[in-house]
Amino acid sequence: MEAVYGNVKSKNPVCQLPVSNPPASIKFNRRCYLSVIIFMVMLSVLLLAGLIVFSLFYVDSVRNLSEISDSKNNVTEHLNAVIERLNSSLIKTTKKLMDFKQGETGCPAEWIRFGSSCYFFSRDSKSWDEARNFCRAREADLVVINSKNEKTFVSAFRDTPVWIGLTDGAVEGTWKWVDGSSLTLPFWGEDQPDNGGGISSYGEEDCAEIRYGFPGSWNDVSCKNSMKWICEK
Ligand SMILES: [Ca+2]
Ligand SMILES: [Ca+2]
Ligand SMILES: [Ca+2]
Repeated sequence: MEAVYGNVKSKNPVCQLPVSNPPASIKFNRRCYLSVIIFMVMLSVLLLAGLIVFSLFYVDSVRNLSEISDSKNNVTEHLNAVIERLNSSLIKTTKKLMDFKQGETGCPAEWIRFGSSCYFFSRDSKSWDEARNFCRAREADLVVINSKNEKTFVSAFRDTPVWIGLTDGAVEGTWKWVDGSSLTLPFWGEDQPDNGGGISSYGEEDCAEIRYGFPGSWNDVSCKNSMKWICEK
């Protein structure tokens, strides 16, 4: 073991004592250790300086990250506030637009203005009486066609047969509008009204429809048929 230790010491000398001149070797040895100490001190100073610089950089980085995080939170809060204001503004504008639209036409939503009346075109199908009840529940009635322009208007919107407010249910052959007025401007299709034309399967035909396939022309059919309708008020 001593042999090994002796070999290590001789191979890696730091400050070696020359045995030939002991006073000179003591002087050399002091300078050598002084150099080593100075070197170690300088190394320590450099390490300390590096540590200080690194610490300052680290603190600065942490502060910057903190500031970035704060900025991000502020931007997020600001964006949320802007989005909330825009949503509120959009809701108000939409409501104003709807109010304006309704105020402009004077008709409820889903009703269409033409002339001095409002019209509702159904999507469902009902019998003539059920359709009329639907209209009356909305302070309206089945459409009364008073002019050629009105006939053109209501006919232009339909691609299926629809009920109109015309019936001869009270007196066969005497057609009356639902407002009690007589029919003075008829638009019957060819050979209509025929009250079923004597064909029993058609039944009694006491209610009027705008025919499908004959734009604008009317036909009398059984009031029990189910079809779309037009309200007017
Ligand atoms: Ca009318
Ligand atoms: Ca009839
Ligand atoms: Ca008929």
